[in-house]
Amino acid sequence: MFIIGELINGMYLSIAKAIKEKNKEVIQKCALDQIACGADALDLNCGPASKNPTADIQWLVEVIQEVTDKTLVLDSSKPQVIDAGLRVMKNKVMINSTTADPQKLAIMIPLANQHNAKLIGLAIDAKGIPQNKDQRLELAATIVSACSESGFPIEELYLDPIVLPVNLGQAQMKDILEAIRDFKIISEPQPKTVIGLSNVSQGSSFRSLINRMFLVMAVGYGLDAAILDPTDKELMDSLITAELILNKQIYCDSYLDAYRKK
Ligand code: THG
Repeated sequence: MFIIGELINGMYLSIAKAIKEKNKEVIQKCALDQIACGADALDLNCGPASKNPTADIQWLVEVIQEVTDKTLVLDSSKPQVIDAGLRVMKNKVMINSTTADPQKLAIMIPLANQHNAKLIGLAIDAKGIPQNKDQRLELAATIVSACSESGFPIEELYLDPIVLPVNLGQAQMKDILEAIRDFKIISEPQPKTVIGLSNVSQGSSFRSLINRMFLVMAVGYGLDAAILDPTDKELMDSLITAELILNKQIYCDSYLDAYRKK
């Protein structure tokens, strides 16, 4: 599993404050803590309160690059914010995200090509959030076709079925899981899949339990990558164990320690 740490997000008040005050120690510590817990990459999102997201994303990229060479994931719906982040990027990079809208695809795919970036494609368009599995597959197929036509490598495309909070979208959870499995049949070579895990428990009680269960189920459906809180130790242990059971890791009595350390 490619693990993307979710914690550098202005949705968290402490991060919003650190961005506003340009407190780089807070951001660098948050980056290193997530990496120590097993993050392969870090999601960077200035959050809704940012007044100048193009400058803020550049500051985030620059201060984090001082302490790590892990992949940085530029998380914004605004192309100009993604572009700003790319201009100061030295690390490997993932663009989060494009939608299936033709105008968005026409901007984001060339950007990803120019910067050798991985690209997240959301199963969403101007009509909004899909209502079932078939709509998710149709949107995903639109993204895959656009990438193929522009010569973007499909193995570098991560399709996101859009995870809804279970307290609002309960009837769609199974469709979301099946979309993770069925996105793979869209093309050969196969696209990869990613989810924003914590969406599933927003507004619910027992958040970490819900996150953990949904992640384990998604792993069973073949998920490749997840944006999650890597400092949630029980979540990470559950993930390692799910991969063990699917024979993706070799069993030994100390498997938790063994796979946590790398
Ligand atoms: N897909 C993709 N990118 C994404 C998402 C997605 N990026 C953003 C988001 N969804 C994933 N990241 C988070 C980060 C935090 C939370 C949820 C998803 C979260 N935050 C607390 C909350 O809202 O309750 C913040 C409050 C707090 O604790 O301070 O839950 O789906 N491609």
